[in-house]
Amino acid sequence: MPSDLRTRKFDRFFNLLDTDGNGFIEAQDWPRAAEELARGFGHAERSPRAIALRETYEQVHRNICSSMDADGDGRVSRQEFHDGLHRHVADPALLDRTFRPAVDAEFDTADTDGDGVLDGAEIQRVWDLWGMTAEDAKTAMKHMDRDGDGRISRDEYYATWREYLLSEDPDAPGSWMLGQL
Ligand SMILES: [Ca+2]
Ligand SMILES: [Ca+2]
Ligand SMILES: [Ca+2]
Ligand SMILES: [Ca+2]
Repeated sequence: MPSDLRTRKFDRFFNLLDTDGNGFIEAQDWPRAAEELARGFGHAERSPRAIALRETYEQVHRNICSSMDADGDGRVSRQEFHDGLHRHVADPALLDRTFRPAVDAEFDTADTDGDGVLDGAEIQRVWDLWGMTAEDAKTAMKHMDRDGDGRISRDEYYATWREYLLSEDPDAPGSWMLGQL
């Protein structure tokens, strides 16, 4: 039986990916998400970073469809997403294959000064674009910064994101990623 915590986490994740809120993750949800994220970080529409993000999202949509689109209609319903994610958390290597490219591309997009880490201001912009408060961003930052150097490395970012999906512990750092559950 899936836990309530996990169900809430998966729902929140689905809502982020279903950018037009029509109940399906479809090809058209991704360019919008890529464009918003790129614009939010000041990358021009045709800049190499914006193009790389969009292409990565398209690839990740194909990954998600090939692993979750059970009825083969080219889109992933909320139920398919939940069923698919349960298979992914049971097989973290599959989770990494499906989603890591997107998380890395988001990290690169958010790292506007290109120093290879996300500082507090860069993290706050990500959370702001996700529609969360500065307070949520500060809490998440505190939990994500495992080595306490005040910045989020690529591995800290990915580890937190992964833990968000994998952990059943509401107090685990990753569980804070999308705000208090
Ligand atoms: Ca949609
Ligand atoms: Ca489907
Ligand atoms: Ca940076
Ligand atoms: Ca750190």
